[in-house]
Amino acid sequence: MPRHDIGRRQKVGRDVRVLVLGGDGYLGWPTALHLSEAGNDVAVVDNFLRRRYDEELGVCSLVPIESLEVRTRTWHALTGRRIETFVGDLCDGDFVTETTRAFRPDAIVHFAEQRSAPYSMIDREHAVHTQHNNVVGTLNVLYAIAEVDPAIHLVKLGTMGEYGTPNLDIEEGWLDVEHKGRTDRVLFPKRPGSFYHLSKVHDSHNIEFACRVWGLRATDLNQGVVYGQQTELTERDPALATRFDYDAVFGTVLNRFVIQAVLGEPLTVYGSGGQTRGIIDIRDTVECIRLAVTHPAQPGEFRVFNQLTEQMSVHEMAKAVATAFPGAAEVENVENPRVEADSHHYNVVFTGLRSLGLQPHLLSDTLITSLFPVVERHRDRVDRAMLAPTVRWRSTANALR
Ligand code: NAD
Ligand code: USQ
Repeated sequence: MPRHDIGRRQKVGRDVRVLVLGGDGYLGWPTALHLSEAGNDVAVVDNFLRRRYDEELGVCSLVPIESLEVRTRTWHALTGRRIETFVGDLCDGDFVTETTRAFRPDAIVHFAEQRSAPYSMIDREHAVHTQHNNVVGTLNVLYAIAEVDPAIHLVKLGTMGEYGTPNLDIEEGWLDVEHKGRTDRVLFPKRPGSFYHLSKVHDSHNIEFACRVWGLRATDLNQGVVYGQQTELTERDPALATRFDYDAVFGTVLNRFVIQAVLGEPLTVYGSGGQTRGIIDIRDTVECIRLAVTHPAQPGEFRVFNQLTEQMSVHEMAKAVATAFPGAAEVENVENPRVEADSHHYNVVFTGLRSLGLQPHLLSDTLITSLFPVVERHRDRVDRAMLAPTVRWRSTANALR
């Protein structure tokens, strides 16, 4: 079959070969399972960088996680399906090209980046590491695709924070502009809020360039803040669990609020809590990726979807958690360690993934059915000292403790 028939073949949803970069991480692992369960041939690439950040910060996932080897062995024992593994660093260009040549994927799903905004704002070393790891890694992926097979569909995890909080409705990646009587379709202007979010903007520009110049096909998924820990497949065996971060560097806002509620700690709303964000359940994340893989972008197309299911202010998130929690939960406005607008317009277009068939889960359901019980089970593993924010945006040399 000629490689350009790939689009038609992928819509069938069977026997597609998918390489999941960052497949040992919070989202990459459940996505690898979801794609494998859907009948795709899946392989995972990771260098375990995320596990090393745990050692550096002196923290660990609330839910215990197994090694990648045990995870894949367990999956094979339960389902008979194999997930191949490639251990290596995306910053090693030869490794990326050789792995791509060896596995010959139809699609590459790219999660493998340093993904914490506070981590990128610790000091110069951490900012440089973040941008080097993310931008160089993604460039190596683009070169590998161009050299091995330009028909490979790149599905790249971007972030809603690339846009910042403009005083305009946020479109899906592109904006039709009329200026002095002329019109053009331009990339939506970006004004991100950390060196991490900036690394994603740099990636997006590099990917769009590669699509335009080499005819690559890519889907950039500008995802909102993810919450939740379980998917139908990770629940099948404790050895399939994915990580769950709660510390002030890697823990994301809703996951932190749930843990704070269960522990009887105040929910730490930064500033007034008026800052609004897109949010998405982890079960919807994995399905969005499957939908993007199943419906690939066209050759030369840089396609952008805004990957979120609800938009809420941080204050509303805290209220939702406090209301759903069966006990008492206190909400506390603490000084905001970040520099970000907390009173602003926010209206995002997110119709692309729904038009492909996404049926969203809602925060109010997930909290009660899944999140509180998970946290209750593992509450003794929480190190309360790790809850307080330590990284301040205005400082160029933060101490971690
Ligand atoms: P994570 O840190 O849990 O997973 C990332 C994985 O990539 C880790 O296993 C890490 O070891 C691996 N990795 C990082 N750099 C690598 C390199 N150079 N070579 C090989 N492997 C490398 O992060 P996550 O929460 O699963 O996020 C995955 C992606 O989704 C990231 O790109 C992130 O920016 C994006 N995203 C996450 C969220 C969220 O709320 N978690 C929201 C929006 C977007
Ligand atoms: N916040 C609080 N209290 C807390 C923690 C956070 O009020 O205890 C606030 C932050 O100030 C921010 C918002 O909640 O306004 C979101 O913070 P976050 O840490 O949950 O999310 P963020 O730093 O933006 O990063 C996370 C992921 C990142 C992903 C991003 C999606 O770590 O990988 O890219 O969410 S988005 O925010 O849409 O860019």
